[in-house]
Amino acid sequence: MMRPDNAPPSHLSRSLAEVDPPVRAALDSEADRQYAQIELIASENIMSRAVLEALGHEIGNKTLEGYPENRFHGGGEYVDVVERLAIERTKELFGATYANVQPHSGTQANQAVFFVLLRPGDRILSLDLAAGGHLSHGAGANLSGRWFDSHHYGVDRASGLLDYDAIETRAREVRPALLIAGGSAYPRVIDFERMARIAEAVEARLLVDMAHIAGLVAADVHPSPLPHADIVTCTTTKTLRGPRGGVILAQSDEFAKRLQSAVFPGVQGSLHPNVLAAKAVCLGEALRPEFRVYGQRVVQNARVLAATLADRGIGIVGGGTDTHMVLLDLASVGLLGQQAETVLAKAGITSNKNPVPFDARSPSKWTGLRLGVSAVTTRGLAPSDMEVLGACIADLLHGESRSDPGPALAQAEPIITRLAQSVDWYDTA
Ligand code: DSN
Repeated sequence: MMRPDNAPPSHLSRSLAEVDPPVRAALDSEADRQYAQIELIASENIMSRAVLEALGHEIGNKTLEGYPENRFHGGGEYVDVVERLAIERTKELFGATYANVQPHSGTQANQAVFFVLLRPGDRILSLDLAAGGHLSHGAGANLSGRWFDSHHYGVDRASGLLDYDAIETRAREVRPALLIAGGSAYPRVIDFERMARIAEAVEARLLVDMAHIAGLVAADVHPSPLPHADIVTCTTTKTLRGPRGGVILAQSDEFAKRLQSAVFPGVQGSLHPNVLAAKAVCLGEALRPEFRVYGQRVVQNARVLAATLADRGIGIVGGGTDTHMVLLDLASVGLLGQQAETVLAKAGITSNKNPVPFDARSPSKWTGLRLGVSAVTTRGLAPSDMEVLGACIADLLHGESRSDPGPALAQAEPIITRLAQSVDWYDTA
């Protein structure tokens, strides 16, 4: 049965503007905000129109549980096509032999891994939140911190870098069942091979959460954890430039069967077919040569931004960056993270307060600011733009500009103009 071209309008086909003007208005305002602002939140990026099309497709009406050809509901043949494409593309992109593309988020991907590797009360050892770790790696406020006996390692106080000897000492003290590497705000390369050796020495399993760097690994501009970790998790948003959702992958099938049942029915019910479709599209985009160029440009841009800020007296945690991310230590300018976020927002620069290593626990007292360049790189900004942007941010953060931000705001204008006039954005047709 074909769908008619000239079906009369029904409640199904009325536009959002007709059905729900306040939501339409909020969406339009958000699109305008994204278009007009310099987006430097490290976990954000700009999905392509193709990814958005898949995300908004009616395939999202479909309810399905289980895996391709082994579903609990009928009518899953096209979702099977989409899911298989997403799995095959994940494997090809990362050189994995196992991939599960159903996790609704990175946190749920991690939960599924815990479901396989841990029992309640088992010990886990992960990067401290203030040193760049992630909530789902055993933070007290997260389920993972309640259900497991959670311990942390940090970074070296002077360098801000991981100290692998100290991590090994800590691992020998704690004897965790699971060692976790990766997080949300560690800007340098992690020595995944060394982390694997530490895990092996204490008979722990190694999970690498590469949520932030997955796109850089895909673009081959960052070392891959796949050869070293027992299991790797990531999200498809952030540097990978896709929809919000998680992926689990491995270079061995040792845990494959248990991971399948850990995701469903272990920690999730029905899958999100439209998100699977959008994941498949972004993974396909990441397999193209131009994605590698984007990845190289992301790291170049972040390095130039970090160097420009450092030259102007802003403290850079870890002494620089190997990723898309630059973490500022605001002790250098006597500001709190929230104040810096507000100061930058006045110039149309969106960022987020963040702890720096050894920082206070309370977000209102954090003294860091996290910047990421994935979104502006997707929109076409180049290293020369990063020099202008870095100078502008430094001026805004330095004391004199806080009372008179006029000159610094003027510096941001060319970047905003460049974003608006000469680089990619969705056409409005
Ligand atoms: N973990 C949060 C972040 O890095 O911003 C959300 O992905």
